[in-house]
Amino acid sequence: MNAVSDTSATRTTAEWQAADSAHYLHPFTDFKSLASKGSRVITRADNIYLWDSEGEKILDAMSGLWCVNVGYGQQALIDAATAQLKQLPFYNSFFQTATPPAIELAELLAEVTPPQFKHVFFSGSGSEGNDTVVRMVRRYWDLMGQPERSVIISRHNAYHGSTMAGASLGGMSYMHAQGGLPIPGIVHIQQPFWYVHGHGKSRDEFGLEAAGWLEAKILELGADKVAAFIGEPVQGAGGVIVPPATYWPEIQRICDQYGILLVSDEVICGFGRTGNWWGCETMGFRPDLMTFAKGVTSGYIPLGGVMVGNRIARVMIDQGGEFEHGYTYSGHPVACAVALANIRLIQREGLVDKVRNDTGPYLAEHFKALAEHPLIGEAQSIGLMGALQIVKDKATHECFDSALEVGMICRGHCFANGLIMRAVGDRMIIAPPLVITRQQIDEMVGLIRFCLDATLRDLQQRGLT
Ligand code: PXG
Repeated sequence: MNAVSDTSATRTTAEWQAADSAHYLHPFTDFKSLASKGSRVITRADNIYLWDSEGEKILDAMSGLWCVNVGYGQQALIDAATAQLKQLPFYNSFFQTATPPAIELAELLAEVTPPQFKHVFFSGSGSEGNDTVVRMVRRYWDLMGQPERSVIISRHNAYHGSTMAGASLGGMSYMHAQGGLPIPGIVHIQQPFWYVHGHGKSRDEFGLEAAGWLEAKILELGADKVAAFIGEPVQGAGGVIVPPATYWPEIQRICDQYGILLVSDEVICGFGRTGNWWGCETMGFRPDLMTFAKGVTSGYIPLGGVMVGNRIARVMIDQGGEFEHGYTYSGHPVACAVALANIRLIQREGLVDKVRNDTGPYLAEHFKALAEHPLIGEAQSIGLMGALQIVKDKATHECFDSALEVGMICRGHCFANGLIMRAVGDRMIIAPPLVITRQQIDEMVGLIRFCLDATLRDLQQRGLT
């Protein structure tokens, strides 16, 4: 036991839970319902495993929250944070100042991103990064003398964060319902979810049709009103929805045709998740802006930002005038030092190539086999993110009644059997750390199969299959 777990062992699970429900309001949580159950208290982690306050070992197939790309316990990141905390724990980048880690990280990001990116604007999170996107896109069109180009088009079931702008860009109706969102000037088109909306069409046909919804929306609004289109290369929180191969190249063509800025939200897909450094590289498009967070520090410390493509950077830099936007923690030196260590580790260990050539294809083979499971209608994976769609009828794609919460039944079995897998409705999703080995993939898939079998037995006992 190390010092951290000794500290966490100072209270029993029941004591932690009591203090937790007395004082701590968790994100995206029904406070009342959680108080009646009590939280699971996670006390330590190593590699791809977590331990809870009961000492139970758990395989973390979600990388924390899609972020711990290099796995837990990486000494290089710990050392980088410690050294920077001693050297200079904080200074800002306002008022014509900068710190060495922020400058070096900007330089390194320009090296590992596609060639159109030479500049970065730092934030503290992905949500803040997307707030920056909204401000920057509108500033760009102001500087271009076209201020009426202010509408940003996004997609239903997208997730772009939880600030006012992030939640507005996102397409989660249950989020919009609280707080009068979206804010003005943000509209949504349907997502490219072939399994649900494309039945009867080939994936490629459907990809073109779904991209066409963007063109239809642009024509409805008037191209001279549209500033940008934003999307996750592969929708993450929406359920790991891998679009057809035809989708993004057609989106690119449409944005080019109407001069609209293209924004890739790489908060989940960035830093190797899909088997390339960036999801846009995997899906074949060339964004003007890229939001990042999570994997930039492997979640060890908060950091986010926006890569700013030359088309926008040149206008903002060359025309001058202050960009009235920024955060206290833009370019936080400790966060930037951890990001530098994290990116260098990804490079040194060749993690992106490993995902593309080895573990990604290996997971895909396993997923092909899981698609044969009686409950699974579709098994999709790309790099190290994957989804298993639980269905009632594999032939017709009919889903279970959502009131049955079949995904939650399955998640309950995962929870009880040492596996963290997310349920998005009845879509079970994974995004394990990029350091996962083939042997650990075997272990993870074994657990997934066990939990699917247990879910099937539950449904059979209730006469639902
Ligand atoms: N964009 C994308 C694509 C994301 O996935 C954000 C922006 C916001 O980042 P911050 O750092 O502000 O949280 C995210 C975050 C889930 C889940 O349930 C996903 C996220 C956050 C919380 C829960 O899958 N993604």
